[in-house]
Amino acid sequence: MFQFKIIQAPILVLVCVIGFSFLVHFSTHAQDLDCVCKEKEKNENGIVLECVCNPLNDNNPGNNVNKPGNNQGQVAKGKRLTGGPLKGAQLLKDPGAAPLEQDRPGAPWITKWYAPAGIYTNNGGFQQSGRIDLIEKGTNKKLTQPKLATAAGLLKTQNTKLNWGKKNGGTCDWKIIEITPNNGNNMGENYGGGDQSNFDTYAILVIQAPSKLKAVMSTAHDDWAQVWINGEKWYNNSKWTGGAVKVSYDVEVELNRGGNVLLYRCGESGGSDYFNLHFDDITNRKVKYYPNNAKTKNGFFVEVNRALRGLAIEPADKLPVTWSEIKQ
Ligand SMILES: [Ca+2]
Ligand SMILES: [Ca+2]
Repeated sequence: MFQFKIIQAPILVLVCVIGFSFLVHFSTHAQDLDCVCKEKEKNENGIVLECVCNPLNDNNPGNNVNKPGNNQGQVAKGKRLTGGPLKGAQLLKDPGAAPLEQDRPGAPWITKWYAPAGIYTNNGGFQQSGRIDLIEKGTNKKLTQPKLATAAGLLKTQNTKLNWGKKNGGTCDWKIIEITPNNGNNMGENYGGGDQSNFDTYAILVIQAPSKLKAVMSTAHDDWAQVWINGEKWYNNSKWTGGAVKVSYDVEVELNRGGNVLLYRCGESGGSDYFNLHFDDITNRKVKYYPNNAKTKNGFFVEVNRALRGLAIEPADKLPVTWSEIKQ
């Protein structure tokens, strides 16, 4: 009775159904798709629905793009940092361009991260600790910051705890954290909360992309932020941006087809302590972010396994979508 045909990206599905004669909107968390369908034509067999489906990102709830009004991942036009990744002397140098100073309260800020279960304490101030690779220190050189920002490095954390030493937070495993973007102390939100001083945090995001693409990454941070993607450093800025959702720079970055690993470090001395990151709307329509539904470390590795092992989602015209899957 049912017929379907997949036409084009993101995912366009024609479904022939008897009994539907109105605009329908349904979400399919089980299949991680969010579809909007409308009647295309009627014929003797029934009604043809045309459905446009996008990946459903639970991780940036402000940007499930089929919902009206959710198009606030704009980035500044023509004012991006380009030419990355950073090399040599650029690695620890602040951007030379003037900061944008753009408040973006409605941007699709990422809220869920995979992160150390503890913070690096007594850092001596971010200006001192920011130059030290605390991942190398905490893993006895099993990992480094750039290595952790790779699929192989991330997989090693399944069996590698961090040990920063008694004076700096001791030993910790890894966990899923969820932050509140507009909380001006969200660096410590999952580590006791409140306004803490003199510590460093790390957070990891896996981005599953359907193809190689240029994306625009925007951050808000207090204080020193450093971001690596796929083993390369793409952002270094030791100056706070001036507000929990206030962006200094939009940065062009490259994502590969399949699973991309992003490592976001932030260092704090005193006062506000926050870290936030969002991507542009176009990227958000194409990619999926992890952690998504996972609440635990093990759950996270279950959901990222496919992306990390290079099994990217198939091109849209080959996606094995069936009507029975969509209905779930
Ligand atoms: Ca603080
Ligand atoms: Ca601060």
